[in-house]
Amino acid sequence: MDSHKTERVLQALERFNIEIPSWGFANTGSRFGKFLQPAAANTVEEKFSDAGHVHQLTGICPTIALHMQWDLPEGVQSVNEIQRLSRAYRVRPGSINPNLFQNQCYKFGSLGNPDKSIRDTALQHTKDSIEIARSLQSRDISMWFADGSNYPGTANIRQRKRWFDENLKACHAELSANQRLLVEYKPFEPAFYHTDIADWGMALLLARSAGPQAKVLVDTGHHYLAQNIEQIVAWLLSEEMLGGFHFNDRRYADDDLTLGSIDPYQVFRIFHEILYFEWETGRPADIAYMIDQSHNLKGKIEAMIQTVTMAQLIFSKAAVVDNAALTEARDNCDLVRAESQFQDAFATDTRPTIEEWRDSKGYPRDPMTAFRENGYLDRITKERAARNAGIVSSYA
Ligand SMILES: [Mn+2]
Repeated sequence: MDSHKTERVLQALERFNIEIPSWGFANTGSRFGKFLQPAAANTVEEKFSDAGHVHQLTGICPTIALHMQWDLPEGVQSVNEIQRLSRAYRVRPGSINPNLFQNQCYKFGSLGNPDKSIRDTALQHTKDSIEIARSLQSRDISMWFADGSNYPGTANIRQRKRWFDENLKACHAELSANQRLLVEYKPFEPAFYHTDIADWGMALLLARSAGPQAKVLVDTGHHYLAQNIEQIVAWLLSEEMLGGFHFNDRRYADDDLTLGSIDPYQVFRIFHEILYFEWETGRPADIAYMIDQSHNLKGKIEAMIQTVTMAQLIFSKAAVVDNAALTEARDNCDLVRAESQFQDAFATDTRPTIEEWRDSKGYPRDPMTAFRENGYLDRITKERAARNAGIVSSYA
């Protein structure tokens, strides 16, 4: 790399952070069952410990996404404990994720449920989540809904849209000035006929209607296979409506595979759109990068280290693109030269620069090797194995 490219990569490394989810350290599985891991985290404290360890090794994961039902079971009463864990394990609470899909009452939906009392329950839970986020100084409340229907004719789609619209406005009214409401979309699953917020356009309309602090959250796994996600990203940037990402990779549906394991070039193209927006406008895009993955077969912590260092690597490659040269090539319709900017940047090995950057910050040059040698996994395996062995893993 020439010195200009190295400088751009170093600048990118200075600012790149990515949030890891508490649920990425817990035992998870498919709808057919869980494969239990002896070192999986069972308590909120264990999740903070693992997340803090990943941050200690990589330096790029200062926050952990928390899930209301799984991590804050006592609601507001859990806040003190979370603050204690945050201090003890040196990782801050990040986005707060309400749970509007797990309780029995949500069988036919949450904010879109035909029963007003259940819509109100869902709304109250979201208001509680916003209050908790405020106490934890968490900025983002991340909303994903399982709402939808499985059979044609069974749901009033326009009525449900109205309920979502009203309720998201009511949620937005609870936000403090510095908080944001992120609206996530997904085309199918668990509903298999219609999903109430199925794509970025629906999320955009609802977020815009809710108020100025509502933005769209793009989960990379929540698209049909042929969709051009970077174009969606470019449009949301252009509308000032891109709030954040849930990163993961997939081959078929919402597979929650490791970021970059199937299509790293797509991640590169997404990061490019963001960096190009910043280069053109001269201001930073205010976007929360978050991981939303389920590591069923890989070791949880290894998978997380692999994921976040891959995100960092691909972000650094996107920073190699010479945006001035790219723009000139585009303006002259020099297709090959423009495309080569992408291809050459993607092919550039930025790993030596990343290793030097880590070294300069006091992080291990190779976080994965450091993890495999530092004894943390042995220790937590001994501490947690007995409890994990006692968990029932069957689906039925
Ligand atoms: Mn997600």
